[in-house]
Amino acid sequence: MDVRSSAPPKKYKTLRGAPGPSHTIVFVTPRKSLLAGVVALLVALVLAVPSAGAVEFERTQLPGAGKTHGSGVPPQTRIVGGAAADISQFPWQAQLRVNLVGGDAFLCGGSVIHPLIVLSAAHCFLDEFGEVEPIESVEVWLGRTAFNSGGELNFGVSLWQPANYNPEANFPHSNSFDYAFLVLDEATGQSRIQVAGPTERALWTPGRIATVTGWGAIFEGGPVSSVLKQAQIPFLADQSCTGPYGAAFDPVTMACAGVLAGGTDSCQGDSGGPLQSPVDGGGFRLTGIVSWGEGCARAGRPGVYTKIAGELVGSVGATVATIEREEEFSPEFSGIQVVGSGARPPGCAASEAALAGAGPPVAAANALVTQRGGEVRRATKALKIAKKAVKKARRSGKRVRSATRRLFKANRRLKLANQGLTDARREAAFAGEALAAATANRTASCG
Ligand code: 4AZ
Repeated sequence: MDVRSSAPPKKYKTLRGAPGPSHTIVFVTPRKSLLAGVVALLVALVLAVPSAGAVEFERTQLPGAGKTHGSGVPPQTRIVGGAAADISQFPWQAQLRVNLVGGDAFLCGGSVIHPLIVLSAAHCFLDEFGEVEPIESVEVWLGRTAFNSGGELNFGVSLWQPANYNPEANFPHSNSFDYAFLVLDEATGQSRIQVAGPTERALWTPGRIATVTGWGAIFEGGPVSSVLKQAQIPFLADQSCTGPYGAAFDPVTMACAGVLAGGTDSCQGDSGGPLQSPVDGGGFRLTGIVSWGEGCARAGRPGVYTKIAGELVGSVGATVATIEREEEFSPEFSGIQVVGSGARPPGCAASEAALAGAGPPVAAANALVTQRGGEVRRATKALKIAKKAVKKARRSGKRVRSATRRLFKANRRLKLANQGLTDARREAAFAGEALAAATANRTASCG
C-alpha cells in the first residue's frame, strides 16, 4: 500500500560539466507544502493501490512500505545477529524518519560525512511509486543509541541523488547507484566518517571484516531493534552475489558482504546506514551503504551494499564540492575532505614493523655462514698440510708424534668448523623462513 497517489513536485537539476553519466547528480527540491503533502497522503489512503512491479529479486523497500506513514506502527527493521552498540562507537550513524500526519515513521539509516551532509541510500527516499518523499518532512536523528529516544534532531533541507539511480531504467540491476546526499538544516557537531578513498581499497577487498550498524529488523520479518546494533561481516567475492542474484547484482556499483552460512546480516531498516571498515590505528572508513538482499541472514543470500568506495567515490567528492558551492555553505563548512586517503587495514603497521625486524637477522645469519665457510676452507687446508706433514714425518721417521698430534688437532678444527657452518646455515634458513612469513603477513595485512 502506498501513502499518496500524486507525485510530490520535484525539481531535477542535472549538473553540467559532470564527468559522465555515473557522476551526474540530480537535485531534488520538493516544493510541495506540508499541507499539500497531508492532503496527498489522505487522498492516497483512500486510493491506495497494491504495489506493482514484480522483479526477479526481492527489492529493498522503505521499511515503512506496506504500512501507513505515521500509523505509529514501527517498521520491521534491524541487524540480524551481532550485538548491541553505543552511538559513541559509531557517532556518524544517523537515524532517518519521515514525519507525516501527526506521527513519524522510521525510514532508514545514514552516515554523517560532512557537518551538513548525511549520506544514505537513494531508495530510502522513494515510496513504492518511485516518488521522492517530501524532504522537509525527513527527520535526521543524530547522537542516538536507543531507537526511540535521545540524541539531537536535525531536518533534511534538500536531497541530491545520482541521476542514474533509476530502478526501471537500470533493470535488471535496478538498485545500482543506490546513494543519496541529504543536506541538513543545521551543522552537526557529531563526528563524521570519511568514505574510503582510491588509495584505501585494501580496506574492503574480499575477506576483510567490516561492521554494519543500524536499528533495523532483528530477524527477517521481525521487529526493529530497540537499540543500535552492530554486526561484523566479511566482504565477499562478487560471485557470492552474482550466484544467488544473477544480473540484479551489478559488481560495478554494488559490493557483496555477509556470512554465507547465514545468521548475521543487515535487514530491513538498516538501509542507507553504514558498512564501515576498521582502520589501522583506530577509526573507520565508510566502505558500503546498506542497500538490499534477499530476505535477511539467509544462508547463501549475502547482503548487497552500495559500493561507495569504488567507482562511485569520485562522484562523492565531486558532489559534496558541488553541494557546498550550490547551497552556498559558509567557508567553515566548505572544502571538507569527505574522501579519505592513506588509511590501511588493521595490523598493517605491526606487520610492517615485524617485516623490518625480520630483515637484519637474515643478513646477520648470512654473514655468519660466509664467515664459517671461510673457517671450513682454512681448516680443510690446514688438515691437508697436517696430513702431508704426517706422511713426511713417517717417511723420515722424525717428529712423527708431533705431526700426528697436529693432524689430530687439524681434524678436530675442521670438524668444529663444519659443525659451525651447519649451525649457521640452519640459522640462516630459519631467518629466511621468518622473513618469508613476515613478507606474506605484510602482504596479507596491508593488501
Ligand atoms: C531492507 O529491506 C534490507 N540482508 C536491507 C538489507 C538487506 C535486506 C533488506 C540485506 O532494507
